[in-house]
Amino acid sequence: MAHRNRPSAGRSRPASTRSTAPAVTPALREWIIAQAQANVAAPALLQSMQDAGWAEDVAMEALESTLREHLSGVAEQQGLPPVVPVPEPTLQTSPARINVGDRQVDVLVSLALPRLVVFANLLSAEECEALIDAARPRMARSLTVATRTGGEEVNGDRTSRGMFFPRGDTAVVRTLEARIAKLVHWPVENGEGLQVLHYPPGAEYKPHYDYFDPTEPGTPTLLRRGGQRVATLLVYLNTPTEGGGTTFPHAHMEVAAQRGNAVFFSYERPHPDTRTLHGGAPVLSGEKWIATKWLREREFN
Ligand code: PD2
Ligand code: ZN
Repeated sequence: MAHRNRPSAGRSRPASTRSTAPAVTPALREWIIAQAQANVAAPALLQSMQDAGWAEDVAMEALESTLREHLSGVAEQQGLPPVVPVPEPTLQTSPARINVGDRQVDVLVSLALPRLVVFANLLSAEECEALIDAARPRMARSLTVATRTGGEEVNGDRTSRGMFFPRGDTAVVRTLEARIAKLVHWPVENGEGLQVLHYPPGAEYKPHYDYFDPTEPGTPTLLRRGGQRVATLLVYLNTPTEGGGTTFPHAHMEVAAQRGNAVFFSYERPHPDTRTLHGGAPVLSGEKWIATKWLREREFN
């Protein structure tokens, strides 16, 4: 039975007392990993440690750090790229709304794997229109990254038209960039220029990952400007009549394109285990306008 031989807290102390975390002894580390491998769920593990005299916050910290360290060791042995810090909204208390300085943004959905959050009201209808109006005269056939060279190319998987606003290009671009930075706690400087895409009926963007594939020869060139992409925020600038949602095949889900709403997803390593495969479903009727913000590990210049 996986719960036997509970770990002692080392020294006895009332469970309610906050204190700095004691070092995780090799025996405790072994016990935590064995329990996790026996599929004991985290809350049960935490309870076992509390029953043995551990304060909840200290037990939680010991559990998290031990499992994180163990998993990163396992990942490395399997040849997986290391995990890096990623942008993340503050959702610990499951707030209905988040203040982004000049606006309240609604939280609609939060998913752990893929790490994904759907927001409403990131932009007003007027701000969406202003972005479309500024982008419209600058649209050209969308390019995708040429993975072999690190350059760009026309690709049949992407039948939209698009353009890029350099960072801070217009007032509404600056407003959106500042909101995103506050929303996911990531510096404006780590963002690529804002991309606006237009999909007429029939246009789509076939499923893909947004990170740069480490096995492709063009990737080192792409990484010179700010490192890997670590998160994407797609903002819907209008509401297509039918079709045009963003699909996440590994999560068996589709986010509906609704004007002013946004879907955020992050990928802590450039690997399919993040389950961030996603695509733009074909627009069936009406049209679709979207703004994409890709966030890098470091400053993007
Ligand atoms: O337009 C979309 O829904 C979409 C889907 C997948 C956009 C992107 N990817 C992108 O811009 O990366
Ligand atoms: Zn994408």
